[in-house]
Amino acid sequence: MGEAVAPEVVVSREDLLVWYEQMALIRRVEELAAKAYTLRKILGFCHLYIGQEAVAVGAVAALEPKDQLITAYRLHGHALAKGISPRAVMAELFGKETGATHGIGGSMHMASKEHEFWGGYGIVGGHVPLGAGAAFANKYSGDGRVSITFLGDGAAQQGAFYEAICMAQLWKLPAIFVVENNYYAMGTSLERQSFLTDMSKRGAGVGMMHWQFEAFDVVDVYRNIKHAVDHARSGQGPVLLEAVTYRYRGHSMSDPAKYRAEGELDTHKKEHDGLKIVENRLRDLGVSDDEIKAIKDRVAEVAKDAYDFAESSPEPDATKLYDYIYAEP
Ligand SMILES: Cc1ncc(C[n+]2csc(CCOP(=O)(O)OP(=O)(O)O)c2C)c(N)n1
Ligand SMILES: [Mg+2]
Repeated sequence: MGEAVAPEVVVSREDLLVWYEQMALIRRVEELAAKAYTLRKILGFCHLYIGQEAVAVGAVAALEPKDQLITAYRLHGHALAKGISPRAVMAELFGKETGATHGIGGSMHMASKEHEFWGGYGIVGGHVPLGAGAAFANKYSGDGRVSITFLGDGAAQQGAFYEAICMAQLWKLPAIFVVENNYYAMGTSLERQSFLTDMSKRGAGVGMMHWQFEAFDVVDVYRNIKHAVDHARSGQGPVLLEAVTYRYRGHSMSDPAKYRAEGELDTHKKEHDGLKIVENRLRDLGVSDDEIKAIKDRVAEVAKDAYDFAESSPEPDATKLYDYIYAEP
């Protein structure tokens, strides 16, 4: 299996408006999460997705609701894109009972069976076999579902990742693996952690269909992921993609990101900001600046509502500390 080129797609104005709103919402929720973190309303780890919004939104748009999504710890964007409410996401960050995982999981460990959102894991690369496992279940039951697994460029150096793609290809599982190459694994640039800098090429070693694409424009993301999903769902086997993206914030809230080259971040914000790219696309389709502002205002309200909801929600009851650990408590 070699590399592929995804065919062009026509995206409707309606779809683009929905995607823009989702991306803007992710950014706003993340900005408020950053604020809450500095106020110590959110404790522990908190990895923000700002800059990468187009990836989660474009990818989920190419899926069906029944398809499973598995990701690592930079997950707030994926959770929102998969349909978990901003209230449930924010409350989980605040560690409140009303959160997606009852305030027990926190930032890195959200999940929702209802939304086929299967976490949320802190061990780098350790979650990739779960994506292959979900795809195995899909193939075994013949239910037509695909699984999509997101991992970072750093995770693509992990053994678990390699083992998972070996088996997924051997068994022709309906799985899509997306390496979000955001240039860094904590403070280490991709060039300093891997001889190979296009992680999709790892697929060549196991005979898997693979390719790399720029993932700043949500339409490009949709187009490429849709092509991969069609391939996997039709029974032709898994696909490994590298989505080239960029994170604007540090690795986590405690990282000032001093390792970047001077001007690198500004250049990305100027030339590759996913939100600005969609805004330009919308303007080309005749959407007015007033309409775009109305979406931004609406999103700001929804995010603020989520923040207020999280703040006023109760803490989990201490007697429930051991709930949700074993199937039979
Ligand atoms: C097995 C393991 N090794 C090391 C760590 C510490 N660690 C946490 S995040 C991270 C960087 C991973 O970077 P990447 O996969 O590129 O994801 P990103 O943070 O860029 O989304 C490391 C080394 C860990 N959590 N698990
Ligand atoms: Mg990375």
